[in-house]
Amino acid sequence: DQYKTQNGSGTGVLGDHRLLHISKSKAENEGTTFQLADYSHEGLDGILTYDYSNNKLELFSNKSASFKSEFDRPAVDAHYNSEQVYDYYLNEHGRNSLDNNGMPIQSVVHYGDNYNNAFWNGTYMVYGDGDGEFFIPLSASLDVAAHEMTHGVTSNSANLIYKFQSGALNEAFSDIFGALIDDSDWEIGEDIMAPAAVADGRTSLRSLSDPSKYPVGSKYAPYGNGEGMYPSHMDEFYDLPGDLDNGGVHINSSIINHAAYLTAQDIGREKLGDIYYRALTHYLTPTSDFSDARQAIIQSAVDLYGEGSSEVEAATGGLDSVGITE
Ligand code: ASN
Ligand code: ZN
Repeated sequence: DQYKTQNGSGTGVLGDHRLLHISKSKAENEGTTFQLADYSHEGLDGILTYDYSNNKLELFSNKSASFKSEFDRPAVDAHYNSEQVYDYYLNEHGRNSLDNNGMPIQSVVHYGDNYNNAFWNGTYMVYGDGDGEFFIPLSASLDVAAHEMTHGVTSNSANLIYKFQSGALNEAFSDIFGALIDDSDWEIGEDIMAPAAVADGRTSLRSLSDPSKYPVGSKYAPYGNGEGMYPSHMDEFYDLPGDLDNGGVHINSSIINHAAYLTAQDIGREKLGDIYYRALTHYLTPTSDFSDARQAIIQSAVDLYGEGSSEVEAATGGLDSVGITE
């Protein structure tokens, strides 16, 4: 399929001009069309972006190689950001796609009606358009795309069960790599907050540097029972009634998020990524809890940098500081 990929371009949700890898096809009666289908990466079965506005999966296509209408923009960002995340995992960790075996990277845009979320469905990424009041189309945020794609990495590695502490670890690895892949900040979702959210002081979805600046269970992040703030220490570990939010997976994740943030302050983002990537793909298992994660992270730092290294000290210190001490 490689021969048919060519260059195209588009405009993102926030107005960015983006160069894209697209395909061209000539269908009988319909003339030439261009699709958001990128077969240019050796060993990867494609980066494919689909439209779901007709409630069925259709490869996102256009009459010209320039995708710039209002309708095109969420697809342009999903397609572009997918390639950024693919490149990160390949170049930084030698990982060829979500399964490390070249599986296609597929995204679906225009899902639902004013849908204020995005998710990994076990096979591909799905993005809502947002309601324009609280959220704009969610694919506009590279960290959101990276968060969802990292769910695909996790399900093909540690496969952490999406409940209670293992689920919170699953969420945390998505937030941590989301933050690492997207520029230099430690916020998730800062690019997709619409005017009413910003006016309300909600300038991102979650913060790794200061988790407790936001309350849980609001309309911006409908997880939890609305009491208290995101925890940044085990002393604040959130016990939800029943299995709300699968046992607080989007809430207690912020304890691990904060440990990673603290470690990165000492050794930088790249080493943090190397240590946590090794823990996720080499040591963690479906039933791992926070204590197992401590062991996995410290062991990974030892493997990569040696016993007694400053990297091991930083990895340990981050966990100690959030109260994960054994
Ligand atoms: N955006 C959320 C997530 O990826 C949606 C969900 O809970 N599935 O975790
Ligand atoms: Zn998630």
